[in-house]
Amino acid sequence: MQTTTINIKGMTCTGCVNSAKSVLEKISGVSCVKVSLDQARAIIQHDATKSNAEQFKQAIRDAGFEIAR
Ligand SMILES: [Cu+2]
Repeated sequence: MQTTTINIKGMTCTGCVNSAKSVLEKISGVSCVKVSLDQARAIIQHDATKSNAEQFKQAIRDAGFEIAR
């Protein structure tokens, strides 16, 4: 199990947090997602052989948010 942290720009409310969380949870190999509005980040526990940070970032972009460094 690997933990990957993604910094997300553009989340403004709990609805944003929930949609970011739900797109990440749909990705293969993901077992746990925590999204913090205050910290503007997602912490994802996943199987590194099935999914990686690039996929998470793409899913976040597709959901209408931006990736911060
Ligand atoms: Cu929102």
